[in-house]
Amino acid sequence: MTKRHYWFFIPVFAALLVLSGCDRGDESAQTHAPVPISDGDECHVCGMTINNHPGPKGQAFIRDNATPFKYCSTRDLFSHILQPEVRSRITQIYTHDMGSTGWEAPSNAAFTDARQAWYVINHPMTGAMGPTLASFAEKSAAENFSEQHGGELVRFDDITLEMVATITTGNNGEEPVHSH
Ligand code: ZN
Ligand code: CU1
Repeated sequence: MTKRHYWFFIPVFAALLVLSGCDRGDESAQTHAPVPISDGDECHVCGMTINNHPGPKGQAFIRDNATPFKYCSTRDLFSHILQPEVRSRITQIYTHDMGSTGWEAPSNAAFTDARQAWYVINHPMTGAMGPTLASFAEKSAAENFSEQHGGELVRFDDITLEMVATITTGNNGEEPVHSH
């Protein structure tokens, strides 16, 4: 009488279907962990190969999309996500914590929540697109960076499209000092 045993599993199977259905219904509210930036990945804004360049990178998830936009630099990250029609659809945003990784080749293990991060602007360390925002998970690391390199601390909510378009390497437009 093995046939009877199959009936026993039907309610269990139905319950699993309901449960997985609930998971799908929550997709829009889902939080996505940062994904690795692979060697061939190109910047969503400028098309440059992201890993060919130094400095902090970014990634941003759009609602109902499991694949993030990736950016060569914090500069391109902000120039995209701060556009009003993009901003309203963004769920998670990540940037490199430069307090825990190197400037030349930031690690995929060092992504941090961009909304909680501290930023230093107008400092001489350049990213893929030139002047860029140095991003840090810890305020103390951002302060250490600005003491060492110059620049000003800002929070996520302070950053505007205009600020991103006008950041400098902190020398007020003068040529860098050369030693002869
Ligand atoms: Zn770019
Ligand atoms: Cu670029």
